[in-house]
Amino acid sequence: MLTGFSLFVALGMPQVAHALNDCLAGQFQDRRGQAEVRIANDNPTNQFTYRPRCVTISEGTRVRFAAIPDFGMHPLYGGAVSGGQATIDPSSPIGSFTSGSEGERILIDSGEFPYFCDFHFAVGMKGSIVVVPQLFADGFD
Ligand SMILES: [Cu+2]
Repeated sequence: MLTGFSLFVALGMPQVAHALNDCLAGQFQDRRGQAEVRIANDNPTNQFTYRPRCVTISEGTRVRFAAIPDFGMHPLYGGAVSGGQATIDPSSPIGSFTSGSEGERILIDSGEFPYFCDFHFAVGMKGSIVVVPQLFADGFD
């Protein structure tokens, strides 16, 4: 099985030179052109991972964040995890979700917006959203 790094090299896609929250360029699920995308820890075999963990969306997409059972158990913040430390980004359009089980943000501007669960980022509960202006795929899938 390819590791994330060798997959990255094999595809030759240094589109995103960095790897915010362990999201390498080849790992982003392409959801461009969709009006709404849902991100939830709804994997029945691992509640400490988001699906999709790394995702590319178009500007203006409504991102629906859902936590199971709720954000009280999995408080979600916009920000990056680096060197084992999570840092909240106060300028992130993701903001925070700390109660209830669902919330949404419309991501207007292009950029990369990482996010994490404040309780479980150390075991991989983190991800990143890349927002791009174009609507359709550019030949890379
Ligand atoms: Cu969590």
